[in-house]
Amino acid sequence: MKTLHDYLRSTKIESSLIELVELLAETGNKISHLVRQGALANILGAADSQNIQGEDQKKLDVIANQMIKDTLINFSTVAAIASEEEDSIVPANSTGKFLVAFDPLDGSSNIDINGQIGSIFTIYPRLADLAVDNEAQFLQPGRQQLAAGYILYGPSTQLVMSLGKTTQCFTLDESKSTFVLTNEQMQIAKDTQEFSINMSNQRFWSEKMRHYIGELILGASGSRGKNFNMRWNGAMVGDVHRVMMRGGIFLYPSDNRNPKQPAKLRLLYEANPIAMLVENAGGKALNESQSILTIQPKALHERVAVILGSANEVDSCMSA
Ligand code: P6P
Repeated sequence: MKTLHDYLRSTKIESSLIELVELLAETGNKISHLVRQGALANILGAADSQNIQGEDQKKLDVIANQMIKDTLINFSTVAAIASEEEDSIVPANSTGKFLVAFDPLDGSSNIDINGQIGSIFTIYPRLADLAVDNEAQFLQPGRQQLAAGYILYGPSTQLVMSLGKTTQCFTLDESKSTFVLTNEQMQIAKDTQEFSINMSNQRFWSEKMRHYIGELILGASGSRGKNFNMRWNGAMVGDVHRVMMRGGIFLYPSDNRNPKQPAKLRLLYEANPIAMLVENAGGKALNESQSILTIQPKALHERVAVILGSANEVDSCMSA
């Protein structure tokens, strides 16, 4: 079995990017170790603080953020970082060539119930004409990503990443503390009978979305002519991984619960990296109208609607 180290060196990726990806994987390995200790490591429960999103932070949100931030800040090729848990960007090294954005702990509400959680990361090229403390550096469309990935802390710890054209999966061999290649080219099934959405928001969706989901629920007795199953993990990384492994459509559509915040998921460090992984595995990822990767970001913590997964089912949703 090929290790992450060997796989990366078998690609034509430049060595400085390889080193950064390995550093992120290594940090994910350390977070995985903490996650597996749970209550024994005093990492459960609330941190008695809120982030810029207005969300109550969990202890592990703060710990994971600090671990990744401390690792990256001191890495010479990193110019600046952005995080769901940081109000603004954190300048690092003025000679750095990469920008790194991350959601250190996605799915925090699952931490205390021993549910699936994960870390999401994305790497962009630093824009030479902008200072390292200029937030505008991070306002690049997702197509500019050099690499993206998530580390899923599930029954096994897995790293799913893309360095450009395809998406790979690595599984952590805890006996050797090494990620091992377990799927060299992930492929999302083009069709599915499984959807993933938080149904409790149904009354807040657009009429179009209520109609589309309604037809899935009608199943064989409705216009789709086949039955559908539903899953909702509460952590995007867990739902997306299921889609990567067996197909499906994951939706967090816009809704009118809060007119000031019509969407929930964050573009920079959730939607864009996941969209790169999904598209490079033959799936689709849209924001209800265009490919997420083509969106021109306007703000660091900008939110976006997300419809992603099996290509033919995403098409069915868009034409509903
Ligand atoms: P809800 C986690 O907080 C997250 O950002 C995604 O990982 C997840 O898909 C979504 O929010 C869950 O949102 O409204 O179901 O709690």
